[in-house]
Amino acid sequence: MPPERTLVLLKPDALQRHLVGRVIARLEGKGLHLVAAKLIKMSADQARRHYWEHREKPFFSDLVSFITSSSVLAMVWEGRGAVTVVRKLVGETDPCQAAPGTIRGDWALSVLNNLVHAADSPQAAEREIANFFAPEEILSQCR
Ligand code: IDP
Ligand code: MG
Repeated sequence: MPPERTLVLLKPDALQRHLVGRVIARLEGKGLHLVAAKLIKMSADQARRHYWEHREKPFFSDLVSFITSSSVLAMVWEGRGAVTVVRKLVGETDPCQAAPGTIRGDWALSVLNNLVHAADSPQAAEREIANFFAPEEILSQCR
């Protein structure tokens, strides 16, 4: 597995429920490196761009409303196999299906309000990172 970067968003429910520290501790504990972080209020355009692959899904407008409703912590994490590793730590999309020990498996129940976004491929990560960060805002430890 090569070193990779991935985009992680802590969604509004993670901030409202004061789970930020515990989620970050799991990623740090695994050995991943935090290389960029920004507390943002996402614009509707940015949200639609981020979730564009879901534009025809019935939940798209709820998803955009939710992710723009209050603060989101956008982060870039780096490490060996980071994309796959973070997806495993996050768990299945539906928290009812997410294994105990995963972030969603331990702390979420709602499919929409499932605490975390994590990019699902290196290509998606690159595209998603560019929606939130300028290259000079990423303080890479690998390159
Ligand atoms: P992922 O976040 O695990 O990659 P995706 O299928 O990419 O899951 O869906 C993006 C986000 O859309 C989910 O994290 C969740 O917040 C929301 N979502 C997905 N499926 C549903 C649904 O059936 N109802 C409501 N919200 C959903
Ligand atoms: Mg997804």
